[in-house]
Amino acid sequence: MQRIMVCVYSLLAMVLLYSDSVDVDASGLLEKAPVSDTCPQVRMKPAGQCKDEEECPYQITLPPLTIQLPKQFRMLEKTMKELQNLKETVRQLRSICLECREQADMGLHKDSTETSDKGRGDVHTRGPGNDSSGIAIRDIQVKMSRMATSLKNARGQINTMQGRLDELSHQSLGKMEAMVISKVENITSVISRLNNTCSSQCPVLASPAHIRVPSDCSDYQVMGQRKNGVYQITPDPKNGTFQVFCDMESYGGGWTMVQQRINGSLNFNRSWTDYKKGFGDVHGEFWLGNDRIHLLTKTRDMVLRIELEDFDGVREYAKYDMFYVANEFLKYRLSVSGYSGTAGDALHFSKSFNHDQKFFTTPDKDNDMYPSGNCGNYYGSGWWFDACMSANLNGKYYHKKYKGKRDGIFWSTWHNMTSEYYPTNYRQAFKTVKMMIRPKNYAP
Ligand SMILES: [Ca+2]
Repeated sequence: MQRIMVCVYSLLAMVLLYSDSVDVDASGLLEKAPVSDTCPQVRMKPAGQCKDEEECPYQITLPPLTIQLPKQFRMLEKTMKELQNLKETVRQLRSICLECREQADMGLHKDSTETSDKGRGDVHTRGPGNDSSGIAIRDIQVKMSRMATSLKNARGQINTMQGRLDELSHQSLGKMEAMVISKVENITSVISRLNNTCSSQCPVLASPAHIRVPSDCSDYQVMGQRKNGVYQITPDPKNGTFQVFCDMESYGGGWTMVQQRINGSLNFNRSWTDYKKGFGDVHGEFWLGNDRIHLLTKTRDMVLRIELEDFDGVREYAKYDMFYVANEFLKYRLSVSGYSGTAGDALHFSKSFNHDQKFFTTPDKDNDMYPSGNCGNYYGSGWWFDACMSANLNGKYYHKKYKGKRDGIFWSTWHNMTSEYYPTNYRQAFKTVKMMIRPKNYAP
C-alpha cells in the first residue's frame, strides 16, 4: 500500500515538473507519459480534451491492490462476528427480561386478585416461550418469598430458644446442683440403712440359677418335663443339637435313649458310617449313633441302664454306674463298669469274654480281638466285640427262639441261658431291648 502511494505521489510530482515541456498534439492527448521505473504498473494519461493548458482531464491507472494480512485477521473477523452475535443475544435477553419482569409484576398482582383455578388454566394453555419463562420466574419468586418468611420465622424461634437456654443455664444450674446433692445424700442414707440391717438379719442370697440349654433328657426332667417323648438336646454346643427320645417316666425319668429294639422292623446289620451317624427312628427302633453317644458320655459321667424282655414276658435289667464311649479316632472304645441289676453282668462275662475297653466293630470295619475274622461280619452287627462276645444287643431280631448260628440279640447271663442249647437246641430271642443313659449324679 505504501509503495503504491509512493508511486502515485511521485507520478503526480513528475507531471507537475514536466508539464511545461510536454508536447501536446492538436487533439490535446499526451503521447507519452514519463513513467518511473519503480512503478511500472502505474499509468497516467490525459482523458479528454483540454479546455486550456491549465485544465486537462487526466486518468491514472493503478495496479490491482493485494494486501497480505496477518493470519489472525480471519480469527479476528470471526471473533468480531461472534461478538456481534453475542451483543445481539444480550440485547434480546435484556428485552425478554424486561418483559419477564413486567409480566412477573403483573402475575404477582394477578395472584393476589384472581382465583387459583384461572391461574392453573392459564398455565396449561400457555405454550413454551416467554410466557412459560415468566411463570417459572414467578414461581421461583413466590418460593423465595415463602422461604424468606420461613427463614425469618426460624431465626425468630432460634433467638427465642437461645434466650430461654441462657435463662435456664443461668438459673437452673444452681438448683440442679442442689437437687443432685440432695439425691446423693438420700441414696447414701438408704445404703447405710440397708448395710446395717443386712449385716445382722439378711440371709445370703443364692446366686442366680445358671440358665443353659438342655444337654440331655435329665435337664428336661429338672425343668419339669414329665412326659416321654422326643426332645432337642445339645450335649456339646460346638457339635450342634439333635433329637432324642426321653424316657421321663421309668426309674425316676430323665433317661436319654441310645438304642431300642421293639419289633424287628429295623435292620442292624449296618456299616461303620451308619453306626457312626445313627439310624432308625427315635420313636421306634434306632441306634442313636456313636458320635452322639460319645458327646453325651464325655460331657457328663453317665449311668447305663439296659432293659431286656423275652417272649415269655420275663423282664430284667443291667445297670452300669460308669459308661463312656470314646471318639471315632479311638474307635469308639467302650468303658463300662459298676454293674448292678437282675439280668447279670454279661458285658464282663469272663476274662475271655469281656466287652469293657473293646473297640467298636462293624461288618465293614474289624476292630475286634478275633484274629481270624470279623466278629461284626460273622454276627451281622455293630458292637464292642471281644473275640467275639458274651453280649450283643445289636444282633438280629428274632420273633421267637431260633436255631443255628447265635446271631440274634444276645445276653449271655440271661436266666435260662444255661439250658438254652440242651436239649432243645433253640436259642433265646428277645422281644424288647433298651439302652438308656442318665447323668450319674442325677437325683430323681
Ligand atoms: Ca478280627
